[in-house]
This record gives sequence, structure tokens and C-alpha cells, in this order.
Amino acid sequence: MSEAAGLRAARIYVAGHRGMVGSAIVRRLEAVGCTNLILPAREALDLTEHDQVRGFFQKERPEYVFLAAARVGGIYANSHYPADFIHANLAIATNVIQCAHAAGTSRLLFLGSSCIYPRLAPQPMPEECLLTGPLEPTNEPYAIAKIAGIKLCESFNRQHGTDFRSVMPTNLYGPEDNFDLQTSHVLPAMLRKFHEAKQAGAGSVEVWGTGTPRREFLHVNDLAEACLFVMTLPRERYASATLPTRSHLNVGTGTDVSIGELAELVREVVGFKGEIRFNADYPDGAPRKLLDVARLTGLGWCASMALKQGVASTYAWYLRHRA
Ligand code: GFB
Repeated sequence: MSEAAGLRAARIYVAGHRGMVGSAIVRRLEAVGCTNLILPAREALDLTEHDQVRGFFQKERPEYVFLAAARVGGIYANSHYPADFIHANLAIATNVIQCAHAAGTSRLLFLGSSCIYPRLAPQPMPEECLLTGPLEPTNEPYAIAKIAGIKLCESFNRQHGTDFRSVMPTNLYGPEDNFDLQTSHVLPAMLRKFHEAKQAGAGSVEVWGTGTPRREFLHVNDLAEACLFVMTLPRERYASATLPTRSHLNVGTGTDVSIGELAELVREVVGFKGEIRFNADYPDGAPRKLLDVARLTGLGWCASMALKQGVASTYAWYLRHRA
């Protein structure tokens, strides 16, 4: 059976299936003909509770697991709730990975984040610069939990011969994103701020920081496609593509923009005519985060959604569902 046919026939659990990333993975799985999806109600399973997770895995015995569940947020949320970020993400990773192994899951894909790399990593950041320098302080607790997730997968593979893989996505955006101005990431925050300023006839919009940090933005539908691509790579192919560590693969677009350029783009898409004001009292965070995506492109996958098109379609989604 081909890898794709194997996935279609399998019992698949998408952890975090109600979030932006998990719901995009579910849409993609359904689009390629996967019908055997295990999607428990949020109230029925708390992934930070080991006994609940063990009971769920023993009962459902998923063959494939996409581990997209996480406590996530932007620079403000990461800085203000560090205990929640490290605790919830460590608990989710240890519970799901250990219980998947105990229940005989054949393949698992753990989703991390580009903030696992050192604050001053070489740009673009290759997979092998993991653990080569200090992390960005605004999200160190979250990054440590994500690094632990990678190392859990790597260690279970080494000790138990499992086939647990990891992908590190760059900054994501798209439908089902969080548009709360305190806890969201920059792109949904800007869509909402510019939209509300336009509606109110305001003269300016405040953007946090200096506008000089650079970020790479990947549409969540592209990420979902990449996740299925990596999940269905033959085992030896994944192993050789991730040498020497055999630990993880970056997922990004290969291009970045400054926060100032992003603000201009969002202003244009929303149609706001006023000014952009940068407030340097807010932190900038990492000066630049651009992933080196050579390994994934070498395997045959690259992102297809242009940033302007992705921002426009996300704005349309926001208008329909959240405005
Ligand atoms: O998206 P963001 O919160 O996360 O911020 P990070 C990116 C940049 O946008 C920072 C600026 O320089 C912010 O100061 N920014 C400007 C804004 N205006 C706004 C705004 O209204 N809201 C927000 N949120 N930012 C996160 C990490 O870092 O990235 C997480 O904290 C995770 O751990 C995530 O890795 C992908 O890119 O700085």
C-alpha cells in the first residue's frame, strides 16, 4: 500500500482539531479522502491530564497522530503568562507522546515553532542551529516546551524504535486565528486594528515595537499540506532528510517582511487611509526569524500562498466570522 493510501485507511487522531492549525489539518485530511478521523469534544479530553490521555489512547488506538494541540499566543501573552505556556505545552507533549507510544501508534507528527532557535541564530535558520545559543527571552518558556517535544520524539525513536516526527512551522496565520488584541499574534491583531480604525474613521493605528523586526508568515492551509507531506514520507526518506540529528524539519515560505512592511500591506488590504504609528514602548522580540527551508524544498514541498493573497483571504474570513 502506498503511504497516501495507508493514511487514508488509517485511524487518525488530530490533537488540537478545534484550533487554527488542527482544523486546517482536518480539512486537508478530509480533502484527500481520510474518513476515519478521531475528533473528541474539547470537554471530553483534557490533554494536560495524563490519566485522561492514557484512557483515550487505550480506547481509540489511533494509528496516526498529528500533535497540533498547544497553548499559543503572541509576544504579549508569552511575556505575561510564562507559567501557563511552559506548563501546558510540556504536559501536552509528554502525555500525548508517551501515551501514543504505549498504545502502539505507528506514526506521530509533533508541531513545534520557529522560536526554538537561538535569538541571534544565523538567518535563514537551518535545523542544525537548534541549541547553539540563548533563546529570545519573551518566549523562552514556550520555546523550551517545544524543544522538549522534539527531544521526546527523538528519544522515543532512539529507545523504542518509534516513528515520531517533528516539523517547525514559522509564524502562522489564517482562518480560525485568534483575533484578541492582547493575546494574538501580530497579523490577526493588525487585521482587527486596521479594520476597527477604518470603521471608526480613526486617523491612525498603533503598531507595537519599532516596526523593524522581520518575520516570515505561512498560511495555515500551506502548513496543513506540508504536515500531510511529511507524515506520508517513507520512513527512510524522513530519516535521511533529517540527518544528522533525525529530529525535525522546518516549514516556511523562505521569505520574510519587516513588521513595518506588514503593516503597510494590511493597511492596503483593509483599505485604511490613516497613519501607522509605531510604539517602541512595546517589545520587538526576536530581531529576525526566517527559516531555512532547503531540506523540505529538497524533498519536493514548497508553500504556494502569496502573502498578499493570504492576508486578503484571512481578512475576508475575519469579516464573515469575527468582525
Ligand atoms: O506575532 P508576535 O506577537 O510574535 O509579534 P513573535 C511579532 C512582532 O510584531 C513583534 C510586533 O515585533 C511585535 O512587537 N507587533 C506589532 C505586534 N504590533 C503588534 C500587535 O498588535 N500584536 C502583536 N502580537 N505583535 C511569537 C512568540 O513571537 O511568535 C511565540 O511569542 C511563537 O512563542 C510565535 O513562537 C510564532 O514572532 O515575536
